[in-house]
Amino acid sequence: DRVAVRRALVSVSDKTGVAEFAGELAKRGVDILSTGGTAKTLSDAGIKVTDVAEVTGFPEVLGGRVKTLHPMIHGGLLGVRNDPQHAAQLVEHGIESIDLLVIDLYPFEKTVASGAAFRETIEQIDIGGPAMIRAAAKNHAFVAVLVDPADYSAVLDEMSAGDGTLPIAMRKRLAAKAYARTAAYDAAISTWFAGEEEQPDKTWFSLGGRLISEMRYGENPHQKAGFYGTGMPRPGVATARQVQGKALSYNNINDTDAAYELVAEFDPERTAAVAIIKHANPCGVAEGDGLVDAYRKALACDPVSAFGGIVALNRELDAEAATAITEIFTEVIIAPGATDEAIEIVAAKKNLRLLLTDGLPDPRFAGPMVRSVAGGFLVQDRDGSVVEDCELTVATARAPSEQEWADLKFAWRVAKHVKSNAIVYVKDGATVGVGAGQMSRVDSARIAARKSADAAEAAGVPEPLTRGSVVASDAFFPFADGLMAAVDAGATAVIQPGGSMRDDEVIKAADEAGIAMVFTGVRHFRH
Ligand code: 93A
Repeated sequence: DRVAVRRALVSVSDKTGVAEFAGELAKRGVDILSTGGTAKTLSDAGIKVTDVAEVTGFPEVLGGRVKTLHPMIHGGLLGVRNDPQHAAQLVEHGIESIDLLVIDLYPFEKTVASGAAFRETIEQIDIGGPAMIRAAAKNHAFVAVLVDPADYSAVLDEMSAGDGTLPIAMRKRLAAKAYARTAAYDAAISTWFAGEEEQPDKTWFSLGGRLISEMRYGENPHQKAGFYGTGMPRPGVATARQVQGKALSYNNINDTDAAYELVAEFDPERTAAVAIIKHANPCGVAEGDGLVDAYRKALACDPVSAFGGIVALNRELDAEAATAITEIFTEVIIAPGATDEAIEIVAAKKNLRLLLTDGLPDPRFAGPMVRSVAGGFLVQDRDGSVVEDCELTVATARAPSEQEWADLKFAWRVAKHVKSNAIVYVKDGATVGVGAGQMSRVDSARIAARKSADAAEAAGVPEPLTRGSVVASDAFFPFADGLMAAVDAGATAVIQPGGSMRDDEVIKAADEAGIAMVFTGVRHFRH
């Protein structure tokens, strides 16, 4: 799986360090080809270099726009060496293989940042560079491609250790990086171009994604919006099949995503589960003996907020569940499938959207998520922590009962999907109070309890649903007051990350109140 590096093409815009690197290659017996400016830098440094014009038999033309765009170059990068037909054609046309490609693209991003004029910016769109990078990366079985000087030394070390060869693992890693570079490069070009348009067309404004649909508007009617796919085959709202109903709005898509990611926390082999979402937060989540049972329990948590909500199921939608869900106004149902009968029942509600997916999202999936900030964007792994993987420790004198344990784990699964500060009360496998998005944890605890008391009163239940519940907090209680607000609401057990400076104080308060408290060692902030 190691390929000898005998011939390299070096073509870099930023010449920093290139002479040193090419010198090291030459020392290792590598023949070096290069484009005009780079060739000059190298020969000035005393390195033997062949100009690509000599190889192509064609001069650089059109002011440098056409330098390397030639079969003598691309044939050398793309030829499959152990394919007899390829090998014969390479010989026939006198094409010599290139084993290593070293590129630094025209500085398009820097040119934009410098505020250059339109025509100058256009000239800084590299064509030949990306073409060669993509060719070499495609043919990584035989070719190594370098797009980042940070990788130069690792390649030299590997060649020194391996008698001038590079292993497939390294070539593959470099190929992945190469495509990330050309993707980012094209995304920068398309973003800049869209900004140059008087009325940007969202189909062009790709940021590397592919347009799935344009929405009539974004979060508010004066905001334009588009929905993009990453091409990752992950079950979810971006890959779902819409069976019926009008087009999804921006907020629908956002809420449907929140609902489906949440319900996917519940293994369908173990239990049926339903999540009802409003404004990206759950207003009811429950597991139950079948979907209808789970739906009714979820709805009981906050039936007022559930009106016009999004309902996500972890099992195939059946006729009974479809009947129950269509009793009240619902915007979207998403599930990993539906029976024909269920589809027919939903069809009676023309505006209700039904989305079906192949399987559920994996709650452990840790792929990238993106959020924009002024002038940039943040990327982080998804929160792929699930309660089964947590090291749960009992911090109090009293350990949870079996029922409390089950509800604590349930509450922790839900808390991961509630905007911070998140406080989630749970009883018998159902949320009975959700406090979301408050700046103070105590407020979240109180609001959830008050809403739960309201729900009990509306349902004619004598005491608040939080009596005898358990509670989850997405982050530690910095003081005992947040915990005590939950205890006042009737919680008997608590699950939280732990790790506060005042854990001792919080544990003492819990012990005095006879509360069982479990630490997860994991935080579930969600903003
Ligand atoms: O103008 S190009 O798009 N046409 C080409 O054929 C070509 N080949 C290499 N730009 C091309 N390059 C780029 O030239 C490389 O990506 C590199 O950024 C630059 C190096 O040119 P020089 O060695 O003349 O400074």
